Amino acid sequence: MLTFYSDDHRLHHGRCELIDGELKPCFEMPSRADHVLQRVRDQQLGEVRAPSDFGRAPIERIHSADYLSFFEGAWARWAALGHDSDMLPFTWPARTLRSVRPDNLHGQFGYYSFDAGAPITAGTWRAAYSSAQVALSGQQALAAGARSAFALCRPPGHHAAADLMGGYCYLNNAAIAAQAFRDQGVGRVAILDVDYHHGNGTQSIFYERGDVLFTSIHGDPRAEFPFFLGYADETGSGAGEGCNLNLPLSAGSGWELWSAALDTACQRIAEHGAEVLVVSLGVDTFKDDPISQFQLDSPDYLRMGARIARLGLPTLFVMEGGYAVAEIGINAVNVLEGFEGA
Ligand code: OKP
Ligand code: ZN
Repeated sequence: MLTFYSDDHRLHHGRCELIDGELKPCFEMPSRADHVLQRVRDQQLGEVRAPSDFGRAPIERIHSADYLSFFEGAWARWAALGHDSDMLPFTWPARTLRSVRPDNLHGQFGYYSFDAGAPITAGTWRAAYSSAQVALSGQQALAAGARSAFALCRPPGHHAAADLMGGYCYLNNAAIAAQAFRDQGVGRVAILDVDYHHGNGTQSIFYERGDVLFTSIHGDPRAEFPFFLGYADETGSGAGEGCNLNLPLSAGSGWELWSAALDTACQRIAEHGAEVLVVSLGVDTFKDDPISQFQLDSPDYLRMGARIARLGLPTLFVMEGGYAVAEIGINAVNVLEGFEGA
């Protein structure tokens, strides 16, 4: 399997996130990608290629122009005020407030985010832009006939909506790739999000569309981030009615429950008549993940890949979460090896 990877991910290294009332080092750190890349090489998964540059147009198919110009320009505005610390939002247009777009930089950051988990640093735009190009490069490899490809994206993307960043995510790499398939004439696309957290951004992007099915297995949002989306009764709306499948599971769920949910998701993907599959590949379902509550073990990821392969679809794997840094490479590449071995 071909892997796409850019060193540009290193340009994004947030300093802190708010955990239990304290500012602690960000869990979403550059060494995550290093471990995955090392494992790809150790296991000789296949060639590792730098991404091509497809420009802004395929990103603009998913994200609004005003959001992108805010994101691209935010650091320069912050630096012009004399700052060099990470930029973090702190006020959001929650209930009883208005979703107006203020002039103030902090006000705009609140307008374009849903939590304080996505810091903007000097290199964040560039890293996120390259991460999207990594996903698009994997998409292109499939369009050219590959059965599968691995987009080793960092930062991740599935929490990012059309005009919102949050949950370590800025540009929705999986959605950008799925849309590229549609724009190149693929009729029906499916997304399978196996990250521990619900992919609220991806869901919201495709919620009213019948052409892109979104399926997700995740920690029950009653108890887990992102809390405000990811419930089982969210089934899509309008033309998208029935094209959104959320499979929330309780804390403590292991392979038995998780794999039953995977079977359900796979059945729905087959029913959709999907011609191509995009997998939002988070491995924070691992038993020792520091911020998650599922109990998958490393060999389970081989089984996961094999089950996904049984769909018989061209499949693009897009890296999302996973914070047990020492094991992230083993677990992520196990999915890919399980897929190839099936
Ligand atoms: C990103 B991805 C814990 C804060 C949790 C957000 C988690 C984002 C996960 N106190 N913050 O889906 O892996
Ligand atoms: Zn996650």
